[in-house]
Amino acid sequence: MTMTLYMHPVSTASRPVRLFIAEKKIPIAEKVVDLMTGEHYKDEYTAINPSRMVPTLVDGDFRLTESAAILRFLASEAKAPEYPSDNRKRAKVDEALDWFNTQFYRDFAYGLLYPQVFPNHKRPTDEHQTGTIKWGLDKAKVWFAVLDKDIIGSQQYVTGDQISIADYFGACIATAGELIGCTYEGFPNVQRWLGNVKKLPSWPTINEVMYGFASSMKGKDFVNL
Ligand SMILES: N[C@@H](CCC(=O)N[C@@H](CS)C(=O)NCC(=O)O)C(=O)O
Repeated sequence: MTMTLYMHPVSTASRPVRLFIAEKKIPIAEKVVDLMTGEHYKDEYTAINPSRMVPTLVDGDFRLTESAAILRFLASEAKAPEYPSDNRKRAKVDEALDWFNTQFYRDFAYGLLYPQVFPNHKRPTDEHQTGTIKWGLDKAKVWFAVLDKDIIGSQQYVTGDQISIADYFGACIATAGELIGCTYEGFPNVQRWLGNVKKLPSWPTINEVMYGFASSMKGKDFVNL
């Protein structure tokens, strides 16, 4: 039986998984869950993922949510060098994945980006909205500085000079900033790193819908990095 990935092409958490699948040519069917019309709240999908989020990987009774867990699973199955088998090297990839998935994702995406881009993330009052965005911006600046100087530094990728699933994951979260016009100025290593990850042959196809969404919002006045 073929595995199926339930996803949305704009979704920050779906993009790295789709990118990895495309790069590794893993035979997985895709099913779009239309977040824009609330398909993820319908019974058919909540039976698959009660958290009402994408992505979810399904293979018969085996259901796997959480994009980073899906990446780890697929890379382990494929014995891909992007998730090294050496325990220490793998631990460093896990460390980077967790770093991106916690404070970085929370403050940059849920703090700064989503409240400005998605109506269901907008806070109920102007004061609440402004405060949330300021908090997100201040924290995101700190995380970008750490990413730039301490994590990437002179390396090509976050754990060294080899690309790993942490780069897939982190670069997809960081580039979600392009929705609000982030250019990552002041973070030259981040810019260089994103340039490296964007060289993946499948990058343009996988990110096409996200870039379309970004151009539809061009000219809007966003608070950004
Ligand atoms: N921790 C989850 C987060 C997934 C997530 O945030 N999914 C978003 C799209 S990027 C979603 O499904 N949002 C639906 C909603 O906010 O209603 C993962 O990494 O898979």
